[in-house]
Amino acid sequence: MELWHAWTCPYCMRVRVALAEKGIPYAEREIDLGSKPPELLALNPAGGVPVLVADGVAIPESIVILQYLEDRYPERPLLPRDPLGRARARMLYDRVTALLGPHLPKLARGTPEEKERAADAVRAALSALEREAPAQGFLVGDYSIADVALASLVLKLPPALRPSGLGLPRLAAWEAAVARRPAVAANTTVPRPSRA
Ligand SMILES: N[C@@H](CCC(=O)N[C@@H](CS)C(=O)NCC(=O)O)C(=O)O
Repeated sequence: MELWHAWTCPYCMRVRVALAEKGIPYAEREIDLGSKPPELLALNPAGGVPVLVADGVAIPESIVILQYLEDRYPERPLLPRDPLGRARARMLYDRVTALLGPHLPKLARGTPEEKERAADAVRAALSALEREAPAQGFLVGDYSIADVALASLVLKLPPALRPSGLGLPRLAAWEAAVARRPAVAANTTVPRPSRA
């Protein structure tokens, strides 16, 4: 199994975290998003990462990859057992992506005005999620792809814009719990931790 990814891409982080949580060995092709290798286009005509190549089949799109990993490696599950729980985890995966995903590039690379608007949008999004978050534990009960998705976005934010920095108690407790997971810590840190 081979993962094409970029270290800082939050969607790639999700796949790396899932592979690490499940203990699945893989080869990696880390790419520079500024100069994508032509072979990537052959694997994914849309040109983006992550792409997982499994048994010769190229699978783009993080949610499709995560579902594939769950189907093929159901041990150490990242989706609840019950169908409604699974639906809730997938819905939340899409919701956190829609709420936060578009603002991260603007925060990192926007004009000062764009950065300010993106910061306002992040504060509003996290306040909305705080109102829905459980008082304790993970987002849909057991740790799931919903937590992995939110972690991939929240842990890329500057500390002042994270739930802990914004004083959102439920999400701050959640943030501390996900950040403690070795698979998360090893795969969401920017820059990439040096390899021995
Ligand atoms: N919906 C995709 C989003 C992936 C995505 O946006 N990847 C970005 C990097 S973070 C990318 O490859 N951008 C370059 C491109 O699309 O050409 C997923 O969940 O996998």
